[in-house]
Order: sequence, then structure tokens, then C-alpha cells
Amino acid sequence: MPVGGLSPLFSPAGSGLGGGLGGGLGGGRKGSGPAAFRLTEKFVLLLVFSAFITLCFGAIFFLPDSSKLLSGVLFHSSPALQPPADRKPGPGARAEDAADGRARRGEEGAPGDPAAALEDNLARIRENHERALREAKETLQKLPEEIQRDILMEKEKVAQDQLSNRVGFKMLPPVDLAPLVGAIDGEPADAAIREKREKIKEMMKHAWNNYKRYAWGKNELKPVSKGGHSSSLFGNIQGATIVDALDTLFIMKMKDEFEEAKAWVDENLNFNMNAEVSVFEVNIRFVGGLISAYYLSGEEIFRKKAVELGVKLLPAFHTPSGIPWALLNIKSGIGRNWPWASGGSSILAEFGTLHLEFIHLSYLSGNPIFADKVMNIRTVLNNLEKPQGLYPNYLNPNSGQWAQYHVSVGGLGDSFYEYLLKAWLMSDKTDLQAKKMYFDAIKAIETHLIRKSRNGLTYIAEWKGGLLEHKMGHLTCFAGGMFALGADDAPEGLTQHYLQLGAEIARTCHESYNRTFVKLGPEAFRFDGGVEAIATRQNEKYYILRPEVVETYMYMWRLTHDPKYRKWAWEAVEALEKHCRVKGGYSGLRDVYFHKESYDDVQQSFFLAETLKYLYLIFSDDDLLPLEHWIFNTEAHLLPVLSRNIKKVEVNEK
Ligand code: DMJ
Repeated sequence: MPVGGLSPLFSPAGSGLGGGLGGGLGGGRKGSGPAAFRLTEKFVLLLVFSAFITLCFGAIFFLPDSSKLLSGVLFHSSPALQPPADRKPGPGARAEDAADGRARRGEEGAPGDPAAALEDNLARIRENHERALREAKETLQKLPEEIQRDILMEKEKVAQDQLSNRVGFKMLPPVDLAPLVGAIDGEPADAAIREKREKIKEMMKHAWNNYKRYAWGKNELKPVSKGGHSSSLFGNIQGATIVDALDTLFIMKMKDEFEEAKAWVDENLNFNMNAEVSVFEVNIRFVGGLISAYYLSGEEIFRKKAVELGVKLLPAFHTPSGIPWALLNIKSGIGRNWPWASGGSSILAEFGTLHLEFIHLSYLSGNPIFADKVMNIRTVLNNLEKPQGLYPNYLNPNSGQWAQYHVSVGGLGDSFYEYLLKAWLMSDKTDLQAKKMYFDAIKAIETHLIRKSRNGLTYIAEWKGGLLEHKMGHLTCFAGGMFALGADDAPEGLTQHYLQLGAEIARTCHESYNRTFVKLGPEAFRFDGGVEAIATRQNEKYYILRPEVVETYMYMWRLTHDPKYRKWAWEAVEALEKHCRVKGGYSGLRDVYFHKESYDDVQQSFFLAETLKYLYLIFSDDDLLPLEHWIFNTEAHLLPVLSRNIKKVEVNEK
């Protein structure tokens, strides 16, 4: 490979250089008489000549302190010659040899001995020469693309270091925090609704207080065994529940709790560790949670931590295509993909769910690097050929090509589509590329994946190389809200159609809840083998406090005000209270069809970030977090729409 790689570099340039010099020299000799050299002699002469030139230049340029050498060698002026032990050797094995030599001489001869100094300097010339040759050889063995990538990585490292320093030295740009529209209140006039809203706040208190009591500072709570729960998704980063809960605490006006969470972030949230994390999870929960808390409260500490973490995530993008790795060691900057992912691929729902947070990181740091990264992902995806207009879930970051043709609006694909729509909305409807990609994608999804069951339930199946698996995940249920949220801007007069589609998905997902014993839905439900909206496999019957169904109810409520969505949301509240609430918090269930609760003993952080927040909003007035002003990231964290009139941020260099 290196040989093949070198030939395009060398052939045209090599022949050009050889021809030019040879012709020039030869021509000169010819004119001087019959003693003209033969071609081989010319070549040998040329080689000797260039070796000599290289040696001379090497002596001048590669010697760390050539002035000392010159003064020592040419003028025998001892003051310039320091005792050998004072000098620093260059890198590499030869440097150690030279240092050894110097040390030995230091023992033998007196400091300032000119002969020793000369020998020392020559050793250094040799050593630097060899290093330069080694590096040149290594570079020449690389493919042109690799060389280009190395240069880019170097440049980026410098940019990242500068950015880290800026964060460290509190040099982030001033941000124009436009007046926050509807960040609190939304108290309903109707007393019965108010009471329901209060009940949800009480649930948040129960979840928070128990986390605080039994798992403070850990990622999540084990509500049955009453201890901390750690997921490998966050490596050693701690405090997922605290960061995920911040904005929910804020909008529920749980001020004391918000303050204690802020103090914990300030004193304990630490990213300087040797930890391998999921780039996606850390982004949606930590970066998203911190940015959201910053916008709501205006507290600088949240912005600082968000940018600091964003910088840590940047090495994940060091792949040939710029499609990031799924997993990253935030200390070493080494990334890799999930071992189970088809052909070492990155996952669509993971690398496609960074856009919103990274656009805000650029805004909040005054540095375009974050936006550049996600815009490159966009470009790669936009340029790729899509089978039937669909986006497969697996993409190889080395080749920049799709791997396995598996398409899903649930796990592995879901939030990529959500982020296309929300990128368009968050840009104040200026990101037309995102809009087009979103509407093209959902058109293809409708054609190839959306089906109706025999009894009229609309569902979204999964597509595997052209064949449908008639299964829908709990995760897929978010799509009802997504279709409805985008409906207003739908092309070809399809607004009503997409609103209707959202309503149908909401109904199907409600059915998946209603057909269980506990009235909370399973992880996945099927439409085959004579069943509709029911889980048939034991390993798909669990419920882990996920939000997607109530998320869709929230959007449908806001966009239609059909009271059935409040009714369905309340059913979910009652079911959570009856089956998931335990003394030590809220727990997921292993089987939603089983008459006796079997707890999974995890209070997921997204229960506080998402499930309880969406429920609270359903029982609030619409002026709490109006949808025209706020975008919910996929973890329900709040990102303000970046108004097209927003002042450009200046980097404060002082
Ligand atoms: C959350 O972390 C996010 O909603 C994500 O998009 C999907 N999975 C969980 C909740 O189910």
C-alpha cells in the first residue's frame, strides 16, 4: 500500500525534477567541451552534491542552538559553551545516547572542555539529522489522505487547546441572553388540572429526595435496594441524575433543589478522568442538561461545564469521514465503535443526535468548531445514495459508506429524524437543508415502513434489506409527536395529513399501554402472528420508565388540545404511582403483563429529565415553554430557538 501510495506522489514530480535538473546540468557540460560526463556520472555527482547540501543545511537548521555551535567551533569561544549537563537532549533514542555520552564526559573531563563540546555538538547534529530523516520517511510512507488528516488533527488539537484555555481562563464570549419566554409558571386556571400538576411535582420530589438520600452524586438510584446505580454509558463521569434533572427542577420551581444541584455541579462535576463514555449519551444528557440549565438560570458555571465537556468530545470526530466514534476515552482521545455494531459501524441515532447541542456549543463558546463537526456529518449523509430514500442505521466511519441495510424509526435510528426537524425549527426556520432532508426522509418512511394493522392501528415497522419486521418499539412512539410538530411546515399541503399521522401513532402507542396489565407499555410490541400492539417475546415485555409515549401525548395536547391526551397522560400517572412507585423512588418493571410487580431496581435519569417533565407540561398552560421559542433535545432538555436576529457572539480575548 505505501508503494502504491507513493507512486502518484513521486512519478510526475520525480520525472519533472529529474528531467529539469539533468537537462540543465548536462546542457551546461556539453557546451564546455568533450570531457562531458556520462549520465550515470552526472547522477552520482548530483547525489554527492545533494548529500553535501543536505548536511550543511542540516547543521544550520536542525541544530537546536546553532549559534553556540558556530561560536564554539569557529571561534573557540568558551563562554557560549555551557557545561554539557545543562543542555536538554532532543527526543528519540539517539538523544538518550547523546545524553549518556555527555554524562560520561562530565565525569571524565572538566566542564567547558572545547573538544568534548565539539563532540557533543556533533552528536546532536547526527541525532537531529536522524530524527528528521526518520520523520520524513514515516511521512512518505503515508497515503496523501493520511498526511492531510494528520495535518488537520494537529490543527484541531491546537484549536482545542486554545478553547480549553479559554474555558479555563473564563474567556468565553458574552452571550446575548434574550429574555426567556415562558421559562416558569404556566399555572392552569382550572383547579382540577392544577391539582394534577401538583401531583406530578410531588412525584418529582419523591424521585429527587430518594436519589438524594440514597445515591447522591452517583449516576442513578436503585430505588428498591436503596443505593447508587452506575451505567457504563457515562464511564466514570458521575451525577447523571443531577444534571438530567436540573431543568425539570427549574421549571417546577423547586428552587432549593435546583440550588443544591448547582452547587454539586460547581464542586463535583468532573470530566478530567480516564473514562470511556458513550458520546451520544453524554451529549444528550450532560451537554444538553448543562446548556439547558444555563439558558434557564443564566448561571455561568453551566455554560463553562458544557463547553468543557464539548471540547472533551471533539476527538471522537477524528475518523477518515468525520463521522464520530460511538465510544470515546475522554482522557486519551481514543475512540472506537460498539463491538456489536455491524462491521464496526457508527450508529445513525448516535452520530445523528449531536446537532442541536453542538450548534449551541458553538454559539456559547464563540468557536465554530462544534458546528463544523455536525455540519460535516450532515454533508456526508446528504451526499450518500440512500436505498429507496431511506437512511440505514449503520455507517462505517472509515469508508463513509452505509453498512447493513437496517432502517428503523425506533432504536438505532430514531432521534436522527427528530434532530433534522428540530435543527430546522431551532434555526428559526433558516436551515432549509435540514427541512428538506427531514421531509424527504419521512416521505420514504411512510412509503416503506408505515403500515395499518387489520383492525386499523397505524404502526411503524422496521425495514431489513427490503423486508419488513412488523414490530414497533416503545422508542418509536416519540414519532407521533414528531410528525405533529413538523406538520405546520409540511410541503404539498400535507399539514393535516401529518397531524393525523401523529394522532394515529399516539393512538397505537396508547393501545400498547392499554393492552397490558399495568397500563404501561412494553419495550416492543408486534403486529404479526395474530396479535396487535402486544409484546410476544419475554425479553420485550419490560418497561423502564421511558418517556416516548407521554412525549407524544404532550405534543398532541399542545397542538390539538384534544382532551383525550390529558386523559391518557393521567392514566400513565396513575399506573406509575400504582406499579412503579416504591418507598425509595420509582422503579422500572420486568414484565408489564404480569400481575405481580417485578422491579428492575433502576430509577433512570431520564425519568426525571423527560417523563415527569412532559407530564408536568401536559397539565400546564401552553405559555410554559411555548413551542415556538423552545426546542426539546432528545432528552427533553431545553434549547432556545436561535433567532435569526440574534447578535453574533464575539470572542472575548481579554
Ligand atoms: C433517552 O435517553 C432519550 O429519549 C433517547 O433519545 C432515547 N432513550 C432514552 C429514553 O427512553
